[in-house]
Amino acid sequence: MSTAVNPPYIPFHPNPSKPHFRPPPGSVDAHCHVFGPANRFPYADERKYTPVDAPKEKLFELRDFLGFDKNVIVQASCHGTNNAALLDALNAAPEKTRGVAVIDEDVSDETLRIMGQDGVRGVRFNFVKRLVDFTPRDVLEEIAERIAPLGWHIVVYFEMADLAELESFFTSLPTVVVVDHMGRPDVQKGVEHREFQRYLRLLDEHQNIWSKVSGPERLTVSGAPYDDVVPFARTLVERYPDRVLWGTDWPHPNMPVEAPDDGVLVDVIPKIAVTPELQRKLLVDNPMRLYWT
Ligand code: 0GY
Repeated sequence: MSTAVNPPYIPFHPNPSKPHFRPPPGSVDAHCHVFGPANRFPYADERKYTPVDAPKEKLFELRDFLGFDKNVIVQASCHGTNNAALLDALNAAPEKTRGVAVIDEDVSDETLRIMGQDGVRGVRFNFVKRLVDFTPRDVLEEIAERIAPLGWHIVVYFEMADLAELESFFTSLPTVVVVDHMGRPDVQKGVEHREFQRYLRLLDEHQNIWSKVSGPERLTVSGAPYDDVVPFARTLVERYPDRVLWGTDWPHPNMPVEAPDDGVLVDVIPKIAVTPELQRKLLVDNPMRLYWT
């Protein structure tokens, strides 16, 4: 793959608006990424896209601008299993960051120990076919067994249509399992559709499964301000108030049409968490419990 940014890769919003909603003190953006800079942290050979650099300084600037206090930085597929850019960002703001890494089964105990010291608290298993090559289940199981004793959790990213096939694997995992972007439901099918209902059943029956209520800009059909996604996220926040996380998803890799305005994304929060108590759980208590204790 060439090192050029692959058109039509859309860079993050250059000038997001100031949100009207003020996150409570200590709020955590629990899903965001850093990309590069490529001259210091080259993208992985096996990547499926080449993003525009989105360095830690920009992320921290956005955190302050939006009124957040902390970031959970998730290793993205374009960096493969080389977590150097992630660890660099964690070390630049140790009190204010935690990380989710991507590792393979060859990782040494010493590397895991250092990652933990640097603030890594989880690993990500990505099942989205356009983003990653297939990893056999036994490899993922081996990784899960390695990280469970460290108290880390597993973040899973998949398309909702694939849930039926993946569900038994998720429920066999020995850690907390956090689902990215609500499992990516097809919002045109509605909350009552059997696919989303299956997702709710999964969370009803497995107390160790959490859901991010992020990604409206990815799931929407109607566009900003993403009202067609609100019923899905609100259902999750109200049904599992102690097992939901929220994140900007900055710098929004692979947006098909336009970069979302991060201020508009923050203004979705009071529509999905409609009381101060739900907002505090979503933005402060839950991420603090999972990442900072
Ligand atoms: C996200 C979304 C995407 C990409 C990645 O690891 C990745 O490359 O996660 C996507 O394209 O949906 O929110 O992290």
